[in-house]
Amino acid sequence: MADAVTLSLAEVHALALRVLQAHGVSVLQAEAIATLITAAERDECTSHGLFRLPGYVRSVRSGKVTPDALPVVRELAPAVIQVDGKNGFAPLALQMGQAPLISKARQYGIAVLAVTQIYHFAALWPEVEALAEQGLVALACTQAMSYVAPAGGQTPLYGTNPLAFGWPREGRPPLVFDQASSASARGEIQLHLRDGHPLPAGWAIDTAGRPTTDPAAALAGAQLPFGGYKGAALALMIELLAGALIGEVFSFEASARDNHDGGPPIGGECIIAIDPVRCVEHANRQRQLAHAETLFQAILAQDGTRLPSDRRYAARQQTPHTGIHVPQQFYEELQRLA
Ligand code: NDP
Ligand code: PYC
Repeated sequence: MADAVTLSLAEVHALALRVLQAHGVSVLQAEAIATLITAAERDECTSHGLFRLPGYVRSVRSGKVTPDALPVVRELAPAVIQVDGKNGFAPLALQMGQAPLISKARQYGIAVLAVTQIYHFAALWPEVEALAEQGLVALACTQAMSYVAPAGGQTPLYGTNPLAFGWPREGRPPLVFDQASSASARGEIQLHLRDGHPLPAGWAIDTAGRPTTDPAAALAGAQLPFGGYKGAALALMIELLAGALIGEVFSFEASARDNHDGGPPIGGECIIAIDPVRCVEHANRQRQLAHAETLFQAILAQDGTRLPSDRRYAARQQTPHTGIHVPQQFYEELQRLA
């Protein structure tokens, strides 16, 4: 890459920690964020890696987020855990909810983790992948701010609301997908703007409701749901699960409350974990997982296919050797923040 600095994964982690701690983020919060950012860079998920670091800093500087928040874990019902993020960033709260969620899902067959009062700026695959690595089937979703027009509308209402899913596999990493309910994540549009590239058609409309491929016009206008009303229905469901269900805001309410410092929005994340062996009469985990493999094989038998997460896992093999390429200008911005 021209005009880029190459960093090892350890250097990415150390840089993220330095930047966050330089701005008063507590060790616990900073460690959780740095680990997530490093995992995103390792898997070449650029829109949710180091790219997010200035946003985390802005929301500490603006006083929006409590940088040393200590989340509180509560049991709301036998199989419902709540982690109150106490106005801090999402990663630490998510980390603290993981063990109780696993334990409850194993005990009851299914369990819900409601993470509230968090500022969320990350991808969701890390949490569903971690749960699937423990043998559980997992679903996670979160709202954002008003970026996406409802089907047929022209004004932003929904967030880019991602839905992630994880399925355990024997002897290999889980099958995971993690996708925005919009045609693209907002972060992708911001990266196109930063790098001076036009958008693919179908991602957004401008403020007059006309289709646009100009990233600046798209950010000012509205993003579009993927697949028209079908993606919009998923965005709607996610507003309800990560908002009304767990006592959190909708994306449009998060927008109204935000100070627009460019950092993450307030909101929640809803995670559902299911123990597959508790879902059949005569539990046989091997048979269930082997059955799933026949589906994966049938997909891969067709030319041009791959499984979701295969790109990430391939990148994960490469980046420890190739390092992470960070555009020079952006690297200098991060150095200044550190
Ligand atoms: P993509 O469209 O890039 O990918 C979505 C999913 O589809 C991934 O799991 C990807 O796997 C898989 N995939 C892509 N191409 C194929 C293919 N040809 N065959 C099979 N599977 C495929 O992601 P988005 O732009 O929708 O979202 C990017 C990230 O942004 C997500 O991690 C999401 O959580 C995050 N996000 C976070 C938000 C928040 O509020 N916190 C809001 C919106 C998005 P693979 O990864 O292997 O390519
Ligand atoms: O990329 O759409 C996005 C996004 C919103 C909040 C965090 N990421």
